[in-house]
Amino acid sequence: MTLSKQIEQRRVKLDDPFWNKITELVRREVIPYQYEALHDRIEGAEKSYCIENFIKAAKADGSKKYPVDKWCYTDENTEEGAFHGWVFQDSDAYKWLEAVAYSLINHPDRELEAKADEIIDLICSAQLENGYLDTLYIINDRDKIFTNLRDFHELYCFGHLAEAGVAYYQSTGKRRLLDAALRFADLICETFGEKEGQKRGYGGHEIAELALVKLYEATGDKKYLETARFFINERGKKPYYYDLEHNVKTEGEGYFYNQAHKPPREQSEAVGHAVRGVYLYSGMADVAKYCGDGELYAACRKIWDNIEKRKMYITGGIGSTVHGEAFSFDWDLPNDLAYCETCASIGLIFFARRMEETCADSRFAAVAERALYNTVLSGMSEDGKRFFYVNPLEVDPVACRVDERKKHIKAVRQKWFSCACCPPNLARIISSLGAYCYSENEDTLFVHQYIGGSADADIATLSVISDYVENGKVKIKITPKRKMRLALRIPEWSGYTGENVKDGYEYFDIDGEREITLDFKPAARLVKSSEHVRANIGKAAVQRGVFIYCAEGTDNGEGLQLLSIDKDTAFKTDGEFLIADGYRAVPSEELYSEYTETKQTPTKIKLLPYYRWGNRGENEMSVYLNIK
Ligand code: FUB
Ligand code: ZN
Repeated sequence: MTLSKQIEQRRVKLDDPFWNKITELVRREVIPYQYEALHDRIEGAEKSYCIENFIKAAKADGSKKYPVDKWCYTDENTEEGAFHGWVFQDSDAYKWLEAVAYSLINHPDRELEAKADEIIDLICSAQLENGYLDTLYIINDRDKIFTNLRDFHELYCFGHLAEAGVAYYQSTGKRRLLDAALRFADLICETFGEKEGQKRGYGGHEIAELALVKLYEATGDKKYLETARFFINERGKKPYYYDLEHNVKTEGEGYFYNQAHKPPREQSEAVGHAVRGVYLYSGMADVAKYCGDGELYAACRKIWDNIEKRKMYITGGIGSTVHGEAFSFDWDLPNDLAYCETCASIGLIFFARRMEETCADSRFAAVAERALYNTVLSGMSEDGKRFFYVNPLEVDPVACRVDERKKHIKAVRQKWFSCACCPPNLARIISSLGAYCYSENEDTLFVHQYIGGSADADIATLSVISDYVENGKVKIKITPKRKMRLALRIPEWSGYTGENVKDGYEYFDIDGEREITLDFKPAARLVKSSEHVRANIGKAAVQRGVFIYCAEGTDNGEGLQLLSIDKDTAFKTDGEFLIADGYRAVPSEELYSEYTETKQTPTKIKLLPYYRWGNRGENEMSVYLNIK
């Protein structure tokens, strides 16, 4: 396994014609909007209760108790003084702070920083003496702390706190949030482990694993890495911890949902809740890397293969069933029932980043690119004020309203969600894109994502002028600090053939300042999926460069299932749209009739990048179209 390490975001500056407007949108609109949402000040939006819970926790002294028996606490099912919202509501504030931290690196903003500091003060004032910090239990019942790891997200909230603490410290130099996270981490390291008197549990929603590794990276203290490793090693062991915790006896089957049906190092398939899965796999890849654990790494590779080759949509979406927001069985990728949570694709990018650091194979960055430019970007409206949680590949607004099976699918982005994991996750990944572009080792600098800007790595400085997204063109100027190699990812969609290529990277020996120009020529093309995928037989999708395209009712009329693309079409461009030659079937009004060939009339089919769909009001959408 080739090891390289990520070049931290503060050593990367982005300046990219495609991304500038999106990162600015996140900075100017999304982050301030989410601040208001956390304070429940968005009219007509579902309530968050996030800040309200921290205020209550800061005032609570533990004398009054409320039940801790639900995933979601509403005005109807709980008392006024009790915790409100979902059990993981604290994490929204942490994700927001993490996004702010990244944003401040390149855009100092005293007003925003003051707001963040105020929230940090509030968070710290809610923390208990012993370092414990989760408002659900602080407000409702301190005697129940760490008694339901399977369901109630304390270790998940800790994970987000730790990630925010590290990011805020690295960005601003302020330690307060990091110290709060470290105090909680110390309590966790004391509470969980193999020693006499310690609990042998692990979080039902993973993330603590990767977060503890971040604390290890930030402090060098090995106990955090050891506890991350403990959580991974303990998971799925028999007798099942969750059986003991809930006094039940299962065969572990239900624990697929939490990837706790068997030890992660014995797993080879992506199963269960998709976000939990990719967060766990990211933590596994981290621990494998730092502990030189080849067996754990081999499990990561198998799981990665399973996702990439069997369980991922062409849009980089994962999790094809609403039941458990979960991975389904191999090849099961229905377009209209898809779940494809925005967070899951974000987590897939986290996993990809770790895998590309352990193995110089372009497939990891290629999947990250697919997820980023399609499902992740689709998660947010063009004005940054509305969001998709679920990102299906085919939508009929009528079905979303009347069909129970499709109730999870929204035909237009929403202002906010009571379960609001996705919007702040989007804000944090888009504000930290710089961290996904490069990695380096002693002699090689890797370029994984072509986003314009500059980087100051240990072995070279680099500037990238990028017109990659629109036209596939990139100009790289490199100034080495010593003799080194530059490894440039070749996108799998390009016809580019480099000279010294290995596993999808072209290698250049660099001995002095040099300029390299790349031209990846993003041509529109039809892409089919394996015939094993039942939903896509006789259909194809359209891809041009990083983008998967879709047809919308607004441009093509109702009944997108009637359209067929001509397999020999020459695509034309019209601004951001692609125009293809195709046909429209003339539907019979009889439900059943003697077989005759369906009449088709020639038509032009207008397609736009998938991530932009649903920005012009409610309408039908389809990524896959019949092919003729
Ligand atoms: O459980 C916390 C978050 O809520 C998950 O990551 C999302 O999938 C949603 O269920
Ligand atoms: Zn989410």
